[in-house]
Amino acid sequence: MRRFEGRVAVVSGAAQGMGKAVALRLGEEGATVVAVDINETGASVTAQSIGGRSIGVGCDIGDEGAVARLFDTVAGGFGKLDVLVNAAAIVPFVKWDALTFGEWRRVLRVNLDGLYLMCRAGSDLMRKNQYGRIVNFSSNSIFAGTPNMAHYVASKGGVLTFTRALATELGPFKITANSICPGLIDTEGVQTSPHKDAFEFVEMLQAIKGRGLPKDVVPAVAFLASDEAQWITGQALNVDAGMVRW
Ligand code: 4PL
Repeated sequence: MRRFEGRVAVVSGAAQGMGKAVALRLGEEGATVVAVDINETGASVTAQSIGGRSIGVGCDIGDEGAVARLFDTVAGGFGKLDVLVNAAAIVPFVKWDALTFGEWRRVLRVNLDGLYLMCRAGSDLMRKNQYGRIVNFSSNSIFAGTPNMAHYVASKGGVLTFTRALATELGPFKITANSICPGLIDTEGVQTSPHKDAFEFVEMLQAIKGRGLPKDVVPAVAFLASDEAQWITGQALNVDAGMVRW
């Protein structure tokens, strides 16, 4: 399929994991991708694998000035924005007894403040051509109440409800906004955290057994980001092998 021919997409968290997998798929299907990550080198590697006019940009999405510069680059370089996928997030593992306000703020700053800044600037650019697809990464942990990440769960609950409200605000401009709720996925981030030891437990709860990989999440994101998903907005889609049903 070549669903993104002529489209310009910004994908955050594009240096690794699900963000990278989504960026590569959008690129394979014809999009010009602005691969965004705090890891500038990783973002550039993703962009180079896509080729064409795709670029990598280093950006701390929690920094208002950095996000403003990012979208100046998008507007200046490509003149429009069709697709915005927000996959960038901090995925912490901190048991409740060890959770501090500083750690809470660190995670909320990126996972929620950063999402706000990206959607604020991204939707302002989309509005100009009355078209847009926004896909925000929530998590199925918001339904499960997954342990050792209360601040993350709070932030991802916010992603889902913010995305609903965003859908209402942006509907008049023919921009859709949906969230995706993956389960535990085998990514570089998970492999370098204690979450890597949760696969067996998570698998026990899944309707379909096996270990979730980024490629299992990509098709749902690409669909919601595609032109033909025009009648779907304000929704949340679990992609977790049936671990949670709601
Ligand atoms: C079920 O989003 O949804 C671990 C780590 N387990 O980040 C998550 C589950 C994790 C999750 C998540």
